Amino acid sequence: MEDQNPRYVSRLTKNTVALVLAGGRGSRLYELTGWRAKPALYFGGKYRIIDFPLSNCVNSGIRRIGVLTQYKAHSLVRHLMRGWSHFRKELGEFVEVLPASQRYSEDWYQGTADSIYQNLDIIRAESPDYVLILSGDHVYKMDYGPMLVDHVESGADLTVCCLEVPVEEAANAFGVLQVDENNRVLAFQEKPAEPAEIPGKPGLTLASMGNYIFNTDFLFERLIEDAEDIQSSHDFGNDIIPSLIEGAEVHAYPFRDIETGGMAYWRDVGTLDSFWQANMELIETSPRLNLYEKDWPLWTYQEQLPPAKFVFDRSDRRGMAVDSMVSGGCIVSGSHVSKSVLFSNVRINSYCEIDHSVILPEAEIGRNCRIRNAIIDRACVIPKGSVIGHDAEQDRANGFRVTDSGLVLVTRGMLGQPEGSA
Ligand code: ADQ
Ligand code: ADP
Repeated sequence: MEDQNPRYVSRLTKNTVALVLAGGRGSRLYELTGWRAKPALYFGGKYRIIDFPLSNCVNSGIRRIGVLTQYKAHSLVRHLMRGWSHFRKELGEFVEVLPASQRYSEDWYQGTADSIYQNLDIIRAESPDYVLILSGDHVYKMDYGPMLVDHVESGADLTVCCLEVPVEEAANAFGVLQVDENNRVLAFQEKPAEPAEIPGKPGLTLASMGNYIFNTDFLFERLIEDAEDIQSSHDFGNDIIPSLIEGAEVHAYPFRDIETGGMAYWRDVGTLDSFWQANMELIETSPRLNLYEKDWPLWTYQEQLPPAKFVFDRSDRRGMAVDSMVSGGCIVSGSHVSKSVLFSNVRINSYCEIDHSVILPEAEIGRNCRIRNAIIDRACVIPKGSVIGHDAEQDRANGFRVTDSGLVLVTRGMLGQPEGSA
């Protein structure tokens, strides 16, 4: 880094526009993303997934941000308007929603590259030197500044952010890179069935996180070329990146934990099990994702809510939550909650046993319920006496979704309750 110029990094971040891809469905989350895009999915008691990349941008000093929306965008747009609309254009800051709106063609966004292409004029008007393209689907804390520095200092046209993951996790799931000793990308395969191992690190492969930095002019040329290619599916992973390995400077940036230099925390939460698991990890005494650190604030929209309240029933010693995270507006009355994450405004009525469960906002659990290993969607009203997560056959018979590992998903649709927004 150029020591002589103390503003080096902030100049780079200031000359960058971030575009967050937030149009994907996340189909392996089934009914949980039936009516909301994956980036709008709730996470960690009071956040939505999109809050992570957006907070990372702001904390990194990248404050010109577009969010590209398409699939089931209502709750995402509502969240962005309520929580992320306080930026001042006069200060060179904005978070703007860029919905698919048939600007350059009569189609919706075809693929991730097309979603950027259809907004070329909007990006051009900002004249950034660099464009940071981010997936809106992942939970992690990352300073994009060092990646920008690496991008500029390596002289790359494109830098792909990546991390080391077990081969079996990457197979058919992630783009996989092979690099030389200077992190120059030698090969890229989108979701290969048999990912190449990292030399000297058996069992591990270098996976793309779906985050890219492009020099703006280079990006524009490639997108215009791609738009004219009728063979292309107009996707970064399938088309753009593989086409650049020969003939362009493509560099890999390994995302590492700042403190330990080891593997960084990054979660795809693409399946019901991984969504539940990542929420459960937050309850651990020292979770890898620390939501309580003050130097990397995570911004979200939050209603003004009263404090969580616990009503203790002295006769049977219930009315508590242990090893749990409980958000504002919750009331736990005469029930026992353990190892669970309760989002805002959850009500737990008397004589319930709730264990290892993720309960999304506004849900109400009737009296005498026994619930474990469950995800309860927003605003579900669980009838009194329900037993969930104790007998997979019974759960299936009740119309709930049970995963191979025995986790149960309950949504309003499954309960025959109205699915509109509450
Ligand atoms: P996937 O995650 O499978 O692979 P994709 O479904 O294209 O790729 O989603 C990437 C991002 O774009 C997501 O944030 C999604 O919400 C969004 N998105 C999808 N379609 C969109 C559209 N039409 N308009 C706007 N946004 C859209 C990608 C890469 C892999 C990499 C993984 C990491 O292709 O190489 O390993 O991300 O998760
Ligand atoms: P979130 O909790 O993510 O804000 P909601 O639970 O309100 O989302 O539902 C997501 C969006 O989907 C809302 O805009 C809601 O109105 C809409 N929605 C839910 N169910 C249906 C349905 N059956 N038909 C049409 N729209 C629906």
